[in-house]
Amino acid sequence: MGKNATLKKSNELSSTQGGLKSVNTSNDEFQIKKDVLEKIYDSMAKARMLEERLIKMYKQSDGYFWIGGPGEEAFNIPLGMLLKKGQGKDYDYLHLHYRSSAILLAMGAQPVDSLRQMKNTALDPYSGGRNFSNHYSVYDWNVIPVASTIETQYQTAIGTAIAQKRHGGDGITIVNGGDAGTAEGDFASCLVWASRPANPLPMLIIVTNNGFGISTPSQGQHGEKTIADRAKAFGIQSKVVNGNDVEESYFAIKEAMDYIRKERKPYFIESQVSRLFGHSSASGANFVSGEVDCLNEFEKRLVAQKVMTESQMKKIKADYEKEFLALAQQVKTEPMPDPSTIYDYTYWNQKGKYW
Ligand SMILES: Cc1ncc(C[n+]2csc(CCOP(=O)(O)OP(=O)(O)O)c2C)c(N)n1
Ligand SMILES: [Mg+2]
Repeated sequence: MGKNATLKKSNELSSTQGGLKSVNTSNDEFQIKKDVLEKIYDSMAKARMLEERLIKMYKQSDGYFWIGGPGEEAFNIPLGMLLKKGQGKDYDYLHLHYRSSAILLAMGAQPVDSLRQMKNTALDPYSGGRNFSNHYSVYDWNVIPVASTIETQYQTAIGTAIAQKRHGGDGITIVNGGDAGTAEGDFASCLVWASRPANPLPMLIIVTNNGFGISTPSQGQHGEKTIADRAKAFGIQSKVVNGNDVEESYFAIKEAMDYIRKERKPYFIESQVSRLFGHSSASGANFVSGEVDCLNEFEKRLVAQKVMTESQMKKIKADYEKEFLALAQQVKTEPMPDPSTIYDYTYWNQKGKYW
């Protein structure tokens, strides 16, 4: 999509705060190369089939609670592909929330580990069987533990961003969270600390706006026209992105990352996305019709542009479905956490009682 078209779309989206959901149905040629498009499609399909398996596990009582990110794949897969993965200040730090499964998968996370966390088995590498679904924590990839308290990640992100600013290099701090959470003070603190002229921070601040905070529509909660407008008040460069559109997301994220890596200053993206299975299992985790499904939209464009065929895409999804069903059966046979390990890892690398 050309620059003007992108801007136009952003403006259209801006005027529909909370209504969002329009998507690029144009027949414009893709700007992204075929092999990359195929990789993005494969990862998006993998992420969607994984979330659908997690929901099925919950409904079959193989888990206590589901929350996740179906509907955010078109934005989150490019994000996971474009970031600089590794451990330490030379690499990107990730302060994520519970809808970020596609980012982890794009980074190379193993689907079986998500199933282990859903089933709360001892082999769950993110929390040893202790936490909710999609609460990742990967030391080797700078993925800071996902907290169930919303918005606190915008506070912890300030810390790694300050450390990276002092350290130099081109590593950046990436933080994401939902629209409703922006009402919390942690979010305001993040904007203040990221933008102080004496020490601006290399942060990619993302808000994934799905138009709801659990059951509260965002229209009644935001005096500003777009959430990205808040960044303007702090002099932070910002963009509203149609997060249902793979290409728009890909190029917006790339532009933002290039800017932050070079300028060592913050950049703000409001990504307008869908919430395809409701808030969580607490609201039923059933497919919500009437929301734009980014996977369907991408499929339509891939077929129209003759990048992939319908049968190729059907097979990819069927293969993942089969694979994840087998993995779900496997994790059911895995051990549950031993009660004696209950205090392990309360602090980093600590085992047993810590007092
Ligand atoms: C500090 C805190 N307050 C309230 C909650 C309960 N809670 C969980 S998710 C949620 C809504 C979050 O909505 P939003 O920020 O838009 O993110 P979304 O779930 O829509 O992606 C709330 C209020 C919480 N987890 N933590
Ligand atoms: Mg929301």
